Amino acid sequence: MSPGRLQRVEVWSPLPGTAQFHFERARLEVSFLADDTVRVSWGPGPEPVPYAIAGDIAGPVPVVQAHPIDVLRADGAWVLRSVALEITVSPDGTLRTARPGGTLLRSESAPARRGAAWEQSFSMRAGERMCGLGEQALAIDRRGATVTLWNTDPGGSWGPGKGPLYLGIPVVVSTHDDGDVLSFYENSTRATFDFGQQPSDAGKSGTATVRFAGGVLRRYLITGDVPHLVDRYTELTGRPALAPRWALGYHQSRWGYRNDADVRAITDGFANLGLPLSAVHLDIDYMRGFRVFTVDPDKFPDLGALTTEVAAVGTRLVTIVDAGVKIDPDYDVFCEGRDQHRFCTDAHGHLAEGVVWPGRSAFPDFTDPGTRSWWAGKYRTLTDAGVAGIWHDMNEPTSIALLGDPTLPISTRHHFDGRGGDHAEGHNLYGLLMNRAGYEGLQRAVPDRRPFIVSRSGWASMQRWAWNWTGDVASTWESMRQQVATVIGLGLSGVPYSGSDIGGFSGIPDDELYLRWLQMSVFMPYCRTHSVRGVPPREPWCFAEPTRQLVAAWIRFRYRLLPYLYTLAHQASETGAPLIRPLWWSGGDSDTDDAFLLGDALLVAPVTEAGGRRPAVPLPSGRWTSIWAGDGDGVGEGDGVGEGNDQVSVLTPLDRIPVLARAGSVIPLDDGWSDRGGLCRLDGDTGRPPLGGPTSDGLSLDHAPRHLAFHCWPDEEGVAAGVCIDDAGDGHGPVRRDTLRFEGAHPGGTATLTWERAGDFAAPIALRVVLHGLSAARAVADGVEVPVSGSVVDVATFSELTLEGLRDVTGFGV
Ligand code: MIG
Repeated sequence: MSPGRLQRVEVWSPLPGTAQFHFERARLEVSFLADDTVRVSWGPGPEPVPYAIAGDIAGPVPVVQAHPIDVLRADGAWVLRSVALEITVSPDGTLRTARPGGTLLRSESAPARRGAAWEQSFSMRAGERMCGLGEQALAIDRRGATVTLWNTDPGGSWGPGKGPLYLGIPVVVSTHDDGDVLSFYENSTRATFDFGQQPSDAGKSGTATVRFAGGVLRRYLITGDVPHLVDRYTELTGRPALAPRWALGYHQSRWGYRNDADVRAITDGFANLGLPLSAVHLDIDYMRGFRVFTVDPDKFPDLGALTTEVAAVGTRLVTIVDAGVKIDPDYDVFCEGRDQHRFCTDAHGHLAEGVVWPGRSAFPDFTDPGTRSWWAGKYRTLTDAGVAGIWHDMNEPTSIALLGDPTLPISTRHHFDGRGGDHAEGHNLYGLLMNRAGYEGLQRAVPDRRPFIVSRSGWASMQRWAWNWTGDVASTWESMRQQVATVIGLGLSGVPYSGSDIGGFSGIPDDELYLRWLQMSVFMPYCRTHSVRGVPPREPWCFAEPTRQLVAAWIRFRYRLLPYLYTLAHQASETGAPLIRPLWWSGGDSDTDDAFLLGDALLVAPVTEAGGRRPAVPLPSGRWTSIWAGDGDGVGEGDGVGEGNDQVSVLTPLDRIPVLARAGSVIPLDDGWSDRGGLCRLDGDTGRPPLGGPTSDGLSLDHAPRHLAFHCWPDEEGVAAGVCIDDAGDGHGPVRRDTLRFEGAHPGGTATLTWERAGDFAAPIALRVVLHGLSAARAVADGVEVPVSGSVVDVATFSELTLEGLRDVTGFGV
């Protein structure tokens, strides 16, 4: 049914920047929340409970900034105009969103309503990328695909093309030379986005269709460049939580660690190899009969003693918590939940039942604030035993079913903070609100620590409470390659922290596939090896040489990256910027699903085929240099604009993948983890990587940098700049922000590196400055001469470091 004809218009009501359009059979509300952000809602239908909107919002519109606009009438249409956006509402209900001056960003048809469902088509510009929508097994650009948003366990093993997966998010990020646009549909009912016929049609303009099963048809539209879109979107839906630093370390997991002896064997094994390990994960077997918030006393007689023991080597325990609660009259969590009406019910008010690992199970109704609070109180069972992080699984929610949809029936009732609703609306919110309860539980239980939760499911705004991992990925090269686009898609949808089971979940990767997967994951936000029950173990010592030593070297390299990763994490919590970005993040045409940026400064090109093959990298603008020793300098120039991007081919021997630094960057690394002789270069004589490196003093519990190093890659102007953000690694104490600027880096010249510090967290006393492409003859820190050895300067905290007698050097890596 169409909206019919426009009958009446109210402007400025009920809020400034708002206009309401009354059609015969529909109502349209257009609200400017800021110059560049406009909310458009088509009713009738039940308004969403604003679970995805940040802050305590009273009233219907979260006002980022109540915004005055101009309202004009032109040719029978209404025009609402801010300095950045112009919305034209036609009497037939079509909408046109343009830049002032008329450049079209999006046109939308009048929506059709069928029963409670909505359908609307909208324009796609020629060459426009359509990205986002959360976790998808698709290319970064979703054009040509049909995407369903209905959080689903795809059943044990997924690869390219599979869907829906565990975590859909109704956010579309579109890029186009005429202007980028983000659309967030605040509607949790089942959705379908149909992006036209063929990926090959992307060069032409086209039409997309979106359908929602119910609710009001509401979307927020934001304009600006892509970093700004994600910034505004996470202002609206909440900034990513800053996790404790250890969460950015390496995690070892496996479905099947049986008892405390298994855990000790893991931490001992890492210690024997001199390898750091941030976390061991306990899958469902640690529980008593899969009952959540219990610990099997036969397998883990003293979990508290175990967490203390592994803390001595810098390792934490992360335990799984599933959504389903075993129906068992002798189990306190179930009895409490039943007696206090904490579980979802069917349409008649009886307990809604599903089947999960413990058998018949009840499902907490996380849309009920009382249930969230009750559930939050349960995490103490684990945190009191020293458990440091939580892994949320099966929270799509999944109820194991042989046939049909593996979740609760649609008629299942939810509380919806008092308003009431069914599973058609509650389903996609289930994981999100479980994460919220978990986050609040960890905050309450251990207020001086930052919560860490990694969750399989969620929805828009989950970044406030949880990280994600991509679930049960098949152990194949195609599935590994897919992870790049999948993790990028999540980042563009506001979820900056994700990663995949290294080696794939549900199979047996050969050594080469495992190693390549690890090399890629070392540069991804979440770096964890995990696998299904019954496959051969994947601890580093389980591999034959040279894989074993290469695996060890790459795990160490993760710790080398920590200062940079942690800086990016701080920045993500300020701006929402994902750690992993598409090559076109800052503009330009360089486009591939085979490589990604880590922050602004590194470009990573994982090897995703056997035999070390990989396509050439289309470089974004600027000059890029391999970070590995021996690769030579100036690997390639990218122009990033127009046609004819430089393609650069880089060597891919088994010991490394192409990683390029952007000329003009200063990157903080922890050289306390560097391997003697450079990163895992195979020794020419033995064909093995060199052993050793300063690992003997182990990993500290706070993961503080052991030897902070500022690595400088000057550009052709002789300039490099960067940031380093540091703090105690957990808690809510002071932070230090370093601004580094390197100037005058020309052969024969004198360069200066200035280091400005802001904030109260102390800077390390001893650190290192490393020049790439240059060596120095003499170094002076704040007037005092300090030792310099080629390109490396070891120095105490300084404000200005002067480097004299600069000379070109090539082939010097990190
Ligand atoms: O039905 O807890 O994705 O990581 O090992 C399988 C057992 C349940 C699915 C998760 C996987 C985990 C497994 N879980």
